[in-house]
Amino acid sequence: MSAISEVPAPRRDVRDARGDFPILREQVHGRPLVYLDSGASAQKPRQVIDAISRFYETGYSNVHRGVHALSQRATVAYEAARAKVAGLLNARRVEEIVFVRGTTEGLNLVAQSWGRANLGPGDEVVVTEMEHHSGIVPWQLVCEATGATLVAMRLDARGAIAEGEIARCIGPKTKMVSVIHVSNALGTVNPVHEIAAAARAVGALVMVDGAQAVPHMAVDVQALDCDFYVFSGHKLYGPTGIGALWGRYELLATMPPWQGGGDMIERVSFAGTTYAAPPARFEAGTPDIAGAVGLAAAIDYVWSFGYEAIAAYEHELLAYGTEILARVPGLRIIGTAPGKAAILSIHVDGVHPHDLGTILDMDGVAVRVGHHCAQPVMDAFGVSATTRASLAIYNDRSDLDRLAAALEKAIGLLR
Ligand code: 7TS
Repeated sequence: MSAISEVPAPRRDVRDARGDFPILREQVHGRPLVYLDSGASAQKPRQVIDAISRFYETGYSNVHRGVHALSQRATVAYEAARAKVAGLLNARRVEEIVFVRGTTEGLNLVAQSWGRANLGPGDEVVVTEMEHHSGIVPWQLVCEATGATLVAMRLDARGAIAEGEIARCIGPKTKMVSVIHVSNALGTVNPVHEIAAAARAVGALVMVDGAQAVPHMAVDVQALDCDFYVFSGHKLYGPTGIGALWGRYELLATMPPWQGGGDMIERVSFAGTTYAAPPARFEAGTPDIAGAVGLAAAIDYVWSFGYEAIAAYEHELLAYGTEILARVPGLRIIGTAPGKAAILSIHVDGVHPHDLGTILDMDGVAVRVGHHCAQPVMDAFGVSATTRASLAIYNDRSDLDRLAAALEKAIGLLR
């Protein structure tokens, strides 16, 4: 195993990021592209694209199997990526990092492996009303299979967990608390440490969905005091098809495999099979090797600016966007929790978000419209969908000016 990667000192100005993204020079419907859909997936910088090409051209082979030089080279690169992710999350051990397809797969892994082994009738799994569907449905499936019950903490009018809900929902029956770190529909940043303390007090575990957190803020799983943390590479400027699950080693070591196949065993025979130690136990089959290499390049890329600068830049941008959108007549922002991150979810009375999104697209402005895989959030706010602008390091004030102008024009046409 490689040693956990150290976080290097920042060496670049985040204001220079935009030039690293070739796709941002594209025109859409004859207009320069304004990309405000990074919450769905972030664009890729040259550094990540090149790292993946370089790996396929000079270092590619299958991992963990061959004695030949290329297989060893690929294995070194794959395991170095694991060490990089361990550094990103401040894991205690590199072996605590399991490569998965993304956030969705990580949540399903814990629900199926830990959940099936540990949940039963009378037990409760606590989530929030602001979970992405991937933080709800895997738990519903395992609750149906085991007889456990799913409980949801309610939201207040700002889109934060309502006062008293943590104490109301987390109690002696709670076995798992699974919460979104940053809401993809609202931008709310949840008080994970406080939730973890409440869970600890009743002996429950805590799983955190970090899909919308790792692109925007430094994450330290030891400081959060959680048990599992998961994210997707593609929202962090990395490739699709790769993500990582962090789990406390002692917990991973007690969990049964959830998929069987090559690479996850110790010894296979028809008399019985024994399983490899984590993380291999949870990585059956050939993994997304180039994806892991691309994810490592994405982490290096983000570290080249440093999270402090990224968070400061994006907060300034969010404040600017909030201010100019407030001047657009008829528009309301959904999700106003203090300290929120990177998301502007917009509601316009009497205008359907799909019409709004289509007109914005004709202006070259890419936003996401719909329920954002968070239908309970839409229910809590009494809307069917929102128009969502989500920010990344390559956005600037001119993008938000274009958004506001396009929205004003579209609302004028549609009302
Ligand atoms: N959790 C959160 C908080 C998310 O925002 C998403 C994707 C997921 C989980 C699922 O991630 P995946 O990589 O496994 O698909 N969110 C969005 C979104 O907001 N718009 O498109 C996808």
